Amino acid sequence: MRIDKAEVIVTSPDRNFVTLKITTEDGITGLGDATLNGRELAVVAYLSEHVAPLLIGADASRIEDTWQFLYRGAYWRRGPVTMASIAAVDMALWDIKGKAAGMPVYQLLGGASRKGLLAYGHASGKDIPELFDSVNQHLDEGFRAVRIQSGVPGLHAIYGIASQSDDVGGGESRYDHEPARRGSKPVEEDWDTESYLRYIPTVFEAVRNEFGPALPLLHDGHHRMTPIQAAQLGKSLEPYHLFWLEDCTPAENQEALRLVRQHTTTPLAIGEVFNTIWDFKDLIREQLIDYVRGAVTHMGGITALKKTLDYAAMYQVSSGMHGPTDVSPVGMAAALHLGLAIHNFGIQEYMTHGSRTNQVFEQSFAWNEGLLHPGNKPGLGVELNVDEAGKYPYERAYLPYNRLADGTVHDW
Ligand code: KDG
Ligand code: MG
Repeated sequence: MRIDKAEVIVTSPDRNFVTLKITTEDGITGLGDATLNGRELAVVAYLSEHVAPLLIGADASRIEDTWQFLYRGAYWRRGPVTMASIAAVDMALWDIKGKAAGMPVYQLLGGASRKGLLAYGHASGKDIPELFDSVNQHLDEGFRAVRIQSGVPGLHAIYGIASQSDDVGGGESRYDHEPARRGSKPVEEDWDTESYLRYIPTVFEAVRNEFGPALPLLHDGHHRMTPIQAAQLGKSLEPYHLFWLEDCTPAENQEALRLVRQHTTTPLAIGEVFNTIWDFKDLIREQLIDYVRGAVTHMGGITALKKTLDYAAMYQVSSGMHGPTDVSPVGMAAALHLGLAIHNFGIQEYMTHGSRTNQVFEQSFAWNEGLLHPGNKPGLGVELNVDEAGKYPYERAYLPYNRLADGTVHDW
C-alpha cells in the first residue's frame, strides 16, 4: 500500500474547501479535509510544499506512525495550519484503510455504539418571531435539538443570525448561516456585551414558554465575555436548562473556566479553535467543561481526536464535535464515523451544506428522525467529483471581525 500521489484540491462550490486526495499504487483513493476558514491557502501551501512530498512512497497502512512522523518530525508543533494539514492526511489514510478492508471507518474504530448521532441545527432570528419560525422549521426538518442565536436590540450585525447573513450578502445559496464573506476585506460587525447579557435570558424564557421544557437548547457565546460576565450569563440561563453554553470566554484563557464553573451549573462546551489534546487536557482533568468541541479537521484527524475523547471519557466529558459549514463533507463524515463508534458521544453539530457543495462531494450519510448515520460504504463514504470541483475556483474570503461602539476591536 505505497502512496503514489498526494494532491491538494481547492474548490469553492458555496464556500472554499481544501481537500487532500491520496492515491495508492494499487489505485485506492482516500480523502481528507484541511479547510481552515479564511486562511485556506496557508494550509494548501503547508500540505503541497511540505507534506505531500514526504508522503510519496510511504506506506499508507501506517496511520499512527505517519501521524507521529508529521507531528514530531516537523519539530514546530501544533497550531491550526499544521494540525489541519495532519488531519487531512490522517483522514485520507483512514479512508484508504476502510476501502482496503471493505469496511466503513466506524467499524475499524470498534463498531457502532448507537443507532445514530443526535444532531443539533442552528435556529436563529433577528427577533423572537423570526427565531420561532426558524425553530419550527428545524423541528419540521426532524431536528431534535437546536442552537438558539438571536439578534440583540441596538446591535446591527452579530454572529450566528442567518437572515442577517442574507442582508450582508455573499453567494446565492443560503446557508443556515455562513459567517465568512467573499471579498478582499473582512466585514465589520458590532458588539456590546452588556446589551447581550440583558437580552439573551429573555430570549430563552420566550423559547422555553413556546417550545416547552424538553427540547434540548444550545447557545454559542462565541468567545465574547469576560470570565465574570460568562459566569453571570451561565447563572441567568440556569432556569432554562441549556444543553450547553459554548465558548463563553476566549479560549486561550483556560483559567477563566474555573471562575465560570464556580458560579454556574449551566453545562459548558469549548474548543472549536483548539488543535490538540494539550489544549483540552487541563480543562478535562479539572472537570471545567462538559463537552469537547474539537473538530476532526482542526484537531489533527481521527487518530488525535479519538485519543482526546478517550481521555475525556475518564472524566465523564462527552463529545460535541464542531460541524459548521466550513468543515467539509469529508470532515463531517470523519466526525460521524468517530461519533458513532465512541462511547462518550454527546451531540453532533450539523449545519447543512449547500446544493453545489453536495454535488462536488458525493456523500452517503443518512438523516433519520434527528439522527445522523455515516452509512456503510467502505472508508469514509465520500467521493470528490473532480469535474464538478473544477468548476469552482478559490475565492478570497474572510470571517468578520468585531468592533465595540468606541471603535475598539473585540473578540469575534
Ligand atoms: O469558521 C468559524 C466558524 O466555524 C464558527 O464561527 C462556527 O462557532 C461556530 C459554531 O459553533 O459552529
Ligand atoms: Mg461555536
